[in-house]
Amino acid sequence: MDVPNGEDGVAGITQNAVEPGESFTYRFVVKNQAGTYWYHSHQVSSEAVEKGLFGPLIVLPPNDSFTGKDIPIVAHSWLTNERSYQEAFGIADTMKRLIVQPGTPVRLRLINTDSLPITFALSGTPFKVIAIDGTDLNAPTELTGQRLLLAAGGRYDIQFTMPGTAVSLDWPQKSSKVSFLLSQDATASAPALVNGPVFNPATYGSPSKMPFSLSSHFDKEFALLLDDKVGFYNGQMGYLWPINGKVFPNTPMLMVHEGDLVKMSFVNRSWMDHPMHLHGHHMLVLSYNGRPVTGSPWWVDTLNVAPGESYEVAFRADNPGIWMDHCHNLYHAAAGMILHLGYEGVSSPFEVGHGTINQPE
Ligand SMILES: [Cu+2]
Repeated sequence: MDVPNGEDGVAGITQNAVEPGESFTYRFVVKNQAGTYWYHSHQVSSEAVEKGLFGPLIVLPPNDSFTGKDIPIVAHSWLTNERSYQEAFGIADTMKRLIVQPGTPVRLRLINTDSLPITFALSGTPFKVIAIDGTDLNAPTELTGQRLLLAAGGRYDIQFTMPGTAVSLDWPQKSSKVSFLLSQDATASAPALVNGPVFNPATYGSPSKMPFSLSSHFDKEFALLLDDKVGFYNGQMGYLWPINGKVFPNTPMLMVHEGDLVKMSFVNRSWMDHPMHLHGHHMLVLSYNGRPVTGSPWWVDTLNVAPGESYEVAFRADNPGIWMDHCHNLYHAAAGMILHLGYEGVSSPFEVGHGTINQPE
């Protein structure tokens, strides 16, 4: 979520890593940010997050009138001792049942804490996607059978009214045994798995007033080309994930003045998805593959850029600091796919990298 820079928790940028036996308290005021978020370690995050240093962070509106079932679904996987991947929804690594009476409104807050995109399938009921990355969508319409591809680090909130028959949320991939089965009794079997097209937020919902658009005058424009290459990094041979040909710490610092209107474009020329995550700001998606977004205003803090895709986004530079802008595939971040958004006049007393205690990625 958008917190003041000093509460951002990035080792080597906004604080030193919290070492064994130490503590650090984050203090911030939550204003106008009702929605679904999560928090995680930003010290050796690729390893720390896979092994569980994370949790959901749900902000309810001041006068929450929702009376139905409100359920966070924290989707995660990790490498087991048998060298295979284990998936889980929260602490459930097999099918989990929940008894829900027909007519009950149900809100599922899907949170992808993994490093790869997750395709969810909600079977047995039409549903609406009511929020993305903590921001409500305008005039969402009912979907049936569509699958939901959620960026690593991203969140979709979906809502439906419980029907008289069972509803199932699945993470349909080969190794996965997890599912979440809602029914009015403990014996119902799962409905047939839906297999429709993938939901596209760019054309979903209705437009409404936006603070800026493709035709705005931008104070700063940044183009980020996302590539792959093979090379040495931290003394190991492997895939590197350069931005504009460079890997961290040689990636360019994007410099802005407070108040700037900033346009950023992403082009993925590599063979893997890059869920691009900017700290401290929400980005308004303006275009997808060269076509303007025609649906609801679509605000993100994490945008999945698949191979061959391009996006233009914009944001107001209204939160001074030094902010990470990185791929939320944390293994890509650990192999160089990191840069920073810097505000003129802001510096950091902390140090990062080998020879320091701070390894944020
Ligand atoms: Cu990536």
